[in-house]
This record gives sequence, structure tokens and C-alpha cells, in this order.
Amino acid sequence: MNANFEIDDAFIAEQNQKAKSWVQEDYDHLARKLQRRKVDIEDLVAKASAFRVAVPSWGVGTGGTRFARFPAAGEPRDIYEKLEDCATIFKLVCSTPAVSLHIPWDKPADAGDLREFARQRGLHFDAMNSNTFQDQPGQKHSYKFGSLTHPERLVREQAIAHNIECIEIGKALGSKAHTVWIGDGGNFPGQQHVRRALERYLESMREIYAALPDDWRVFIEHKFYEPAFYSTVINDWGTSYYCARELGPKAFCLVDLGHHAPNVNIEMIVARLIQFGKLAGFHFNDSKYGDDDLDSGSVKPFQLFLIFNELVDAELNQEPHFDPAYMLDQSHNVTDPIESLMMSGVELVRAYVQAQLVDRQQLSDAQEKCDPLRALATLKQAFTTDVAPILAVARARAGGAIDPISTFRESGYRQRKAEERPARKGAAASGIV
Ligand code: RM4
Ligand code: MN
Ligand code: MN
Repeated sequence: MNANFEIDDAFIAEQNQKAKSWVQEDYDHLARKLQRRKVDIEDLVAKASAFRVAVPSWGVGTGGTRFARFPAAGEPRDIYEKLEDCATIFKLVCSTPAVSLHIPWDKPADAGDLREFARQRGLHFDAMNSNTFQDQPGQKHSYKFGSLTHPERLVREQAIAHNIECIEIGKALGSKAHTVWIGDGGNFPGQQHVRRALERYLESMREIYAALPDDWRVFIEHKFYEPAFYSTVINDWGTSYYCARELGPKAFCLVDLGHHAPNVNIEMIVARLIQFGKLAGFHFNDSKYGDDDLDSGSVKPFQLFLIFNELVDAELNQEPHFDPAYMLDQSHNVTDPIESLMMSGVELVRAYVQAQLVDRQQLSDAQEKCDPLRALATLKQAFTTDVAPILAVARARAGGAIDPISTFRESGYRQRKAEERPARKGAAASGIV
């Protein structure tokens, strides 16, 4: 029996009561409006209810920049407490039943026990993530100059073994995918032999690939810079795609929205990867300059919508190999991580539902008739439709909160956790710093 504080269903229902009448009014009005466009609002509620996105275990702790980290009271201190927070997010927004783990930050002492703890809260485990961008205490070889692409065989072997260990842990937890992001690269021109580094990457990845169970997938995550500031081995989607093809049918390309140069047309990359049957899925977040890991939809909501426009188009066309894994990958420095993750969860459903609203026939006609303004207007009509009542109704029907943020604040959850989770002496926070 879990003695720790949880937000109970009756409290959520009581909070929902406050907003029920206006939600109904807005919902009815929107239903009539959509009817004029021959759209049945109930179909959209069904779509919103079915949408799923995984929460990153590392996202529920306070992040930080390379200047500072400002820890907050009541932060989770271990993977069990992280799952408690993920369960709270799931309870309020209903679209986030899966958690993505980062090893060794979340390495469980007993995977069976952790799996059961998650199951009791309606949670399960999404893709595993390896970490060869940091040295761990007691580790034999350093990753200072690389991991899977390091010139020394022994370092590469250690990094390969770590990835295989992640897959083993994932098997015990019921996961079905493994994500590999490496920080390998160079800080100076000439530091690294560009082609040789990629050859070594492929050689290492082949060994990891061989350890994948039949029903697993491996996700290659590219990023154009950081921590390497001159050259990065898996720097862009083209390199990622080449590697995924070389590795085989279980290898796919993961798109983290923050891992591209400013102004890159990410929705185009998404469309390409869909067309080539190699889209793994996403690490959703938002950014202004680099890998800022800001909340999804906070800076460029139209871009998020345009990405979902491609995804929905692929869904409706039943594109082969189209089975994207949706995950959040954010770092929260100035907000309560639970609130930020809930907001992001909601923003993704919003973009998804808005993309469902695109009049595909009208868009296609405009494209075929070379009418750019009409094409854009078709997209804008969907993007500017306020679908909030659909999202609220979908959440309320699933037992979630009409207003997740105020329900969370009213519940006093964070204050209760501050009491339950006093700082452990000498405990270092794991996560992005
Ligand atoms: C990287 C990348 C990875 C994430 C780490 C913490 O920039 O986004 O997905 O695991 O950060
Ligand atoms: Mn990422
Ligand atoms: Mn990142």
C-alpha cells in the first residue's frame, strides 16, 4: 500500500465541477461550428482521447543550464519518486501513460519491482535511453573523447556493453525500443577523422543492433552540435538515415525538435523520413536558438502544428512503417516540471487535433491547382480553431482534469512532496545539468 500523497479522483471531480458549465457551453458551440464544416466533434474527442506521448523520467526533476541549477523543494530523489510524479501527470492529463528511462540515472535495483510499481499506477515503459556522454563513478574508461566512435577499441567496447545493458534492463521492464544519442564529435578542426569516426559508429552500432530482440526497434537520435562544438558524428537526419539503412529494418531515425540549426524546416525532415519508412518518432520540446529543451509548443506552436500536419497526413494515408513513438524531452529550469510536462502533453494533443481538422480535400485541390494562398488558408483555418473544449472534454471523460494546472496547484501536491521528500544528504541530482 502506498502511503505517499496522491491526488484522488474525487478531488479532480470536485475541481472539474467548477468549470463544467462553461466547458459544456463552449463545446456545444464548437460542435455547431464544426458541423458547418461537416466535422463531427465526437470524432475529434475520440482522436484526442487516443493520443499518447511518453514522459521522460529526467524531465520531472529540475534541470539546469551550464551556469546553474536551482533545485526546488519536493523534487523526486529516485526513480520511484519520479514515477510517482509521472503518475500524477498521467492522472491529470490522461495522455501520458508511458515513461522513458535514462540509464544509469534510473537504473533499477530490481526491474521486476519497478515494473510492478509502474503497473499499479497505470504506467508502462517506453524507449530506453543510454548515456555515454558522461563518465560514471568507477567507470574504467573515460568518454571525454568519445564513446561509440572513440579511437580506442576498449572505450568503444565499454560503450557498446552499456547500450546492451540498457536493452537488457528494458527487456525486464517491458520496453520495446532503445534510443541512442551520443555526444561524440570534435571541438577543433582536425581533432577527429570525420569518415573514420562514422565508420566506427556503424561498427559499434552493429553490435548493439545484434543484441535487439526481434520485436524491438533502435532509434538513432541526431543533433548538430553540443557537447562537441566543431563537429558531431551523428549531426543530421541524413547521417541518421544513412546509418539506419546500413543497420537494417529495426533501425529508425528519431527527431528531437531542438537538434537542428535555427530555421531548419523540421516538418520537411519529418515528411522525408516518413516517405523513406524510417521515422522512429520524436523527442518533443521547443527552442529559440539551440537545444533549449523548452516546453513543447511554447515558442513555435505553428511549427508543431505543421509537423503534426505531416503526421496526420501519413496516418490517413496509412504510410508503410509509420508507427511513430512520441516522447517529450524537456528540461525545466524555471517552472515546476510537473506543470511544464502537463502543459506540453496538452499542447501535443492540441496540435494533433488541429491537424485532424485540416480539410485534406481542399488542401490537395489547392496544391494541384497551384493556389498557395488557398493552401495556406486551409492550414490556417485548422490551426486557428480553438480546440480547447475538445481537449477538456476528452480529459474529463477519462477522469482527468479540465484544468490540469490549477487542479495540480489546488491539490497542494508539491508542498506535500516537499514534506515527504526531504533532501538526502550528499545525494546528487541526476538529470540534465
Ligand atoms: C541530449 C538528447 C538526448 C537526451 C540528453 C539528456 O541532448 O536530447 O535525447 O537523452 O540530451
Ligand atoms: Mn533528445
Ligand atoms: Mn537534446
